[in-house]
Formats: sequence, structure tokens, C-alpha cells
Amino acid sequence: MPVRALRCGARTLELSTTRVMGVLNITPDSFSDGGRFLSGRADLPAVVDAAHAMLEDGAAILDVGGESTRPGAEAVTEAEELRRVMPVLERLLELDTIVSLDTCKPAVARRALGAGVHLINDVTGGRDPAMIDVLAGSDAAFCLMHMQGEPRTMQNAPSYADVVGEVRRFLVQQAAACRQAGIAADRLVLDPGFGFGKTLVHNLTLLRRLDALRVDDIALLCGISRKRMIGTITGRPVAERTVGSVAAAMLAAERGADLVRVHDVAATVDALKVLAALQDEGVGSL
Ligand code: HH2
Repeated sequence: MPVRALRCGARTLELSTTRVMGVLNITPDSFSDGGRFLSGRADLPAVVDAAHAMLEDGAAILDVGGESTRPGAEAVTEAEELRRVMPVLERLLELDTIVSLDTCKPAVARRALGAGVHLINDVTGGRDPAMIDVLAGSDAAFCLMHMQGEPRTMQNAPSYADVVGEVRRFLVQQAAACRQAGIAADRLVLDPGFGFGKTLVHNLTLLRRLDALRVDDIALLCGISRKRMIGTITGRPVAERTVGSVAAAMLAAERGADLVRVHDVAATVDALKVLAALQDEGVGSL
């Protein structure tokens, strides 16, 4: 069987095992790492150190974000988002890795792609057709995430008749729009959007039925790391959710996630190695 791969502009990511995307938020207000790399300007040496550490720990992608999407976060202007992320992207693009930008603004994505970014991660799933056009004009990868509503209000009263069916329908529809625009399936990533307009029951249902969310052979990403669902289940604050998050990443991987978006790279990579060894019958069987 040919090895599946994600084409990301100048780079290619093999998906023979679940790969890790490390989160680097250049924001004052992200729910878990807000303020770590931004006080006025981006603290470039601190971001570069964190990026090196994530790569040494086994991350395959670095996902840079300049706008928090946590419920109730303040919107950020295009100019401010560019001011936060562009210097960081330029530095990280010097490294031997895949650099992703978490943005839902087509103009910000266009500038980042011009600088050579390999993947655009859009939490609105290409709802703005201009974003699909921008990606179609590049050879970068595109991650489309499902969200019910808007970040500021999405957790007020999330409601679905059939959460798996509705999320899947959205992902199918957006992937079709991308393919029609000329973005090949091996440049796409789909993501059910854990915590984005979803209750704990919705999130757990999506994780249980992850297999039903796969669309053709398109790569599937899960982002559960340190989120409220882990806090609700474990009763722990954000800083103490590593173990719960690693467990969730491993369960997502076992159910077919090709990529997991995480804050705790080293711990997640170790856990995924255990899973990969178990799944590889060439290792450890008598
Ligand atoms: N979750 C967050 C942000 N971006 N992108 C994808 N594809 N999937 C996710 O689940 C996802 C995402 C939220 O996490 P974080 O970036 O840590 O927080 P904040 O939005 O507060 O910056």
C-alpha cells in the first residue's frame, strides 16, 4: 500500500503514523499559553527556543496563531495579527520543519503564504470563499475545521440534531468546494473542531465516532489538548491537563486521527510511540 502523505508546498508529511502539530500562540489571551510569547511585540528568542524544543521532542508541524479563538476572546485586526505573526513565521521558516499559520483571515493567509508558510489552519473551515481562493492560488496544505457559530458566542447553547452527521456534512461540503477550486485532496486536512460550539457530550460523541468523520482518504486532525472537556472530565485547571490531554490524543490516534494538535509535545510523542509499537505487529510479536 502506498504511504499516505500530506503535500504542504515545499514539504511533504508522511502519515504512516499519527503526527504531532505543536501549538505556538503569539497572543496575550490564548486559554493555555496566552502571554507566553507576546508582551507588546513577539518575543522572538523565546518562540524560537520553544520551536526548537518542540522539534527535538518530535513535532512534525509548528502551528503559529496570532488570534485567540477561546470563547469570549477579543477580535484582532488584520494589521495586528500580521504584526504578531509575520516576524515569527519568517524565523520559523528558516527551520527544517512544516510551518502552519492558524488564521481565518484571507489577507493574513495570503501574506503568510507569500513568505513560504506550508499550511493554513482555518478554524472557520473556509466559510469565507476568499480563503479557498487564496489557498487555490498556492501549493500549501489547508486545514478545514468545523465550528458551530462564532468564537465569541459559540459556547452559549451549542445544539445539534445529529452532531456526527452535521459535522461530517460540513466537512464533506467544504472539502468538495476546495477540490472544485483546484486544491487536491492530498493538500487537505479535516478537523471536527473539538470545543468549537460543542458541549462535552458532543465532543465525546465525535471522539467515539471519529471513524465516521473520515472523508475519502483526506487527513484527519484532532485538537483536544488542554481544552475545557479535559478540565471537566478530570476536574483540573489548564496547567494540569497534560495527562488527560495525552490520553485523549492517544484515543484519537487509535480511532484514526492522522494528526493531533497539542501543547505538550514530548509527552504526546512518547504516548504515540507506545501506540505505534502496539499497532506494528512486526515489533514485539513472537
Ligand atoms: N483549537 C484551537 C485553535 N486552533 N485549530 C484546529 N485545526 N483544531 C483545533 O482544535 C484548534 C485550532 C484552540 O486552542 P489554542 O490555540 O490553544 O487556544 P486559543 O484559541 O485560545 O489561542
